[in-house]
Amino acid sequence: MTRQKPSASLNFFGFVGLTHTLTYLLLVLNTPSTEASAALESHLLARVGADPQRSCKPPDVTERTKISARSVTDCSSQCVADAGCQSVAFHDVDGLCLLYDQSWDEDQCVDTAGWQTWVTKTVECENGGQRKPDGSCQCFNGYVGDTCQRLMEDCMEGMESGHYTAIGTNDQKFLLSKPRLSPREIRVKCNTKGDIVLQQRYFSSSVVNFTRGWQDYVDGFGNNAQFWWGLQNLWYFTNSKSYDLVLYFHLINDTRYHPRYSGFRLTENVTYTASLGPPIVDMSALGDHLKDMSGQRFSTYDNDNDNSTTRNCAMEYGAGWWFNACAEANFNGRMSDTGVRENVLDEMFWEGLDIIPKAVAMWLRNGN
Ligand SMILES: [Ca+2]
Repeated sequence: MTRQKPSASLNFFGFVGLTHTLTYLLLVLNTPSTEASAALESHLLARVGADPQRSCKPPDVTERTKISARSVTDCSSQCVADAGCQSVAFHDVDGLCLLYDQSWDEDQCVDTAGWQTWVTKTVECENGGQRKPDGSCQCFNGYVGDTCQRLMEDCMEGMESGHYTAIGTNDQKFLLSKPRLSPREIRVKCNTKGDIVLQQRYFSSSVVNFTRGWQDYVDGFGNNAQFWWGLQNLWYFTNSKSYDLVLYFHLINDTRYHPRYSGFRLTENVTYTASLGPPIVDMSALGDHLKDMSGQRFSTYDNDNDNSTTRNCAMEYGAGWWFNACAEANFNGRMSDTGVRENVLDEMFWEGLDIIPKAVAMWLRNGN
C-alpha cells in the first residue's frame, strides 16, 4: 500500500472553489458518531444518516485512489480536497482509505465488516457564500451555517462561526442578523469582541443630533459611525438571549472606561421599560450612575414616561433615555469639542466626571 500525498490535487482543485460549490459527505452507513461528527464539523458538512449498525463497502470496482488514513476524518478530508472524489470507504482497523470517483446508493453497498462508506454530494454555498479550499463555505454579511443558509442570531454567533476573519474590517460595517423573536432580519453593527453596538457617538464636525422624538428612538437613527440602533431592535434581541450592557467612555485625556452591567433587557415594547442588573466590574473610579435606570420606561421630549409629574426630563436633558426623575448621566446628551463640562442638563455627562467624553458607545455583550 502506497501512501500518496494529496498536496498536488489539493493545490489544483482548491481553485475549483471558484465554482462556489461545496462538496460534502453524506453519511451512508455505520460510522462511529463521535468521529463522524468531527469529520462533519471540520468541513462544516451536513449529515444524512442511514442504518448506523450496518458495515459495508462499495461493490468491487477500482478505486480512484488508495491511501492510508488515521481516521475517517482524515480520509474524508482527502476526498473534500479532491474535486473529482465522489465517495470514500474507510477501514478503521487497517486505516485504509479508498477514494472513488462515483457515488453509491445504499442498496449498492456490500455488507463487509469493518468498512464505513461515505458518499459525496455537491451543493451550492447559499446567500453569496464562497467555497474555501477545504470544501467548507465562507459566508458573508451575517449568514452562517454549513451552506450559509441562515442569518446569525447575534454578533457572537457570527464571530464564533469564523465569519469575521474573512470580512476583516468588521467594525466598519453593518451585518444582518435575525434573533429568535424577530420576524425580520435586523441590521447590526458588531465590534471585534462580538458585541452588538446599540449606541455609538464621537465628537466631529458633523456630529449627529440626539435630541429626537419618540419614533426616531424606537426605529433608530444616525449613520454608520454615529447612531442609535433603536428600541424595537433592542427589545427583539434582549428577549431572545441574555445580554449584559457595556458602556464605553473615551475621555479627552485618553482615559477609557468600560463599565459593565449584568442582565440588560427591555421588559415590554410599548414604553420599553429597562431591566438592568448590578455592575459586574469595579465602579469605584466612575461611580455607579445608572443605578436608577432599572425599572424605568423610556422617555423622549414628545413622550414623557418619566417619574416626575412636574418635569419633562427628556426635554430638559435634550435626549431620549430611561429617566427616573431624572438621571445622573446623559449618554445621549449634546457633545462638545472642549471636553469641559458646562454643568447644564442637556450636555453629555456622567455625574462625578468634570470632563465630557469625546467618544461613547453602548454594547450588548452575551451574558449568562
Ligand atoms: Ca414627567
